[in-house]
Amino acid sequence: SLFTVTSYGVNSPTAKKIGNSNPLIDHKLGADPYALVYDGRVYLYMSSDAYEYSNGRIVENSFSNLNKIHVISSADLVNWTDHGAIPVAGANGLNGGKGIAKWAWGSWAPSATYKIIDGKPKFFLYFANTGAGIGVLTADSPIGPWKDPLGKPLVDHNTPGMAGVTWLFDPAVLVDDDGSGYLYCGGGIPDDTNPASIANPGTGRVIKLGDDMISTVGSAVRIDAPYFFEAAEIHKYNGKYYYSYCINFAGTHPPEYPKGEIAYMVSDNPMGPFTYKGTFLRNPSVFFGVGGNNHHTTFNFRGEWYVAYHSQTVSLAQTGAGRGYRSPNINKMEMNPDGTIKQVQGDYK
Ligand code: FUB
Repeated sequence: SLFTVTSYGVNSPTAKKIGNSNPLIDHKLGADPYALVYDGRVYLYMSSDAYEYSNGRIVENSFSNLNKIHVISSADLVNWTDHGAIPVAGANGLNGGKGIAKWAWGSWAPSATYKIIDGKPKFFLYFANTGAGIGVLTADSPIGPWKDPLGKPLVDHNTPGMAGVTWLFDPAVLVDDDGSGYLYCGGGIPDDTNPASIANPGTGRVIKLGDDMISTVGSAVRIDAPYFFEAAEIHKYNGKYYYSYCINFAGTHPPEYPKGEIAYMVSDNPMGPFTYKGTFLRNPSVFFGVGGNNHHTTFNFRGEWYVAYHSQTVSLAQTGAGRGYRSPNINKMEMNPDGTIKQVQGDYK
């Protein structure tokens, strides 16, 4: 269905402008957006936030119902088409017994890409089985139908280099110019007894993907990322690899690592090591009133760079409090001549 957003536009005087028409949708929720650009459209894949109730009242988002993936797309970043929800997780009869990945009990924070294989585009949708591993669905189109080619996680604690990693979640995928695939994910110290790795994982992981994009090659490599919390993300710009992530909220931080902001590091190699450059996305939703987390994706559409992220604007307007329920936003992202990223001030009422 095609619809337009009118009710909760935080920039209502300037709404309906490309890259500045937030929130993108208000007829449903959607978190952890990940953008795939294909055939003149931007597809956003999102965690399936939906209000949870207790005694008829909306309660805090427990993330325990994130077992679908919401998909919307647009050719202009203003008018969005809703492609519905992919019923991903299928353990214990989830999704009415129609869950595609029968082994998975969650489908958090998706990422998607495509690759031409045997002359045809093949689509890959990676998702986090909560914090316990990463699965992949495949399809012949960006909107499915999807299948689970492995019948098990692509990455779990048995994957070389992933033993003991605290958070196996938040996948990000890169297909490099030579066709090589890389999968990034959230991390932590390989020591589940270390409480610091829960609130302050401090490291991410990257592992090379096989040519089929549904297998891994070799061992995962640790990415040392100062004050890393979650939301690993990767893009390539001018031949360099930009790895970005959300800074954690724990303890005291030096000023160059502001809590909850999106930081980035740069490398000449997709597997690092990366050099810390600073932060580029301040998400006001996290700081003013409602709290919550910060999760983003970067993408290039028709020659311009954008960052998609989530805020709690819609849930705040609909319920009087954010309560951890998130909706997607997109803002323009601009590069300085020296390759650094200009600060983006995220939208929030
Ligand atoms: O949506 C569930 C989790 O919340 C994601 O995996 C994290 O990045 C945070 O956004």
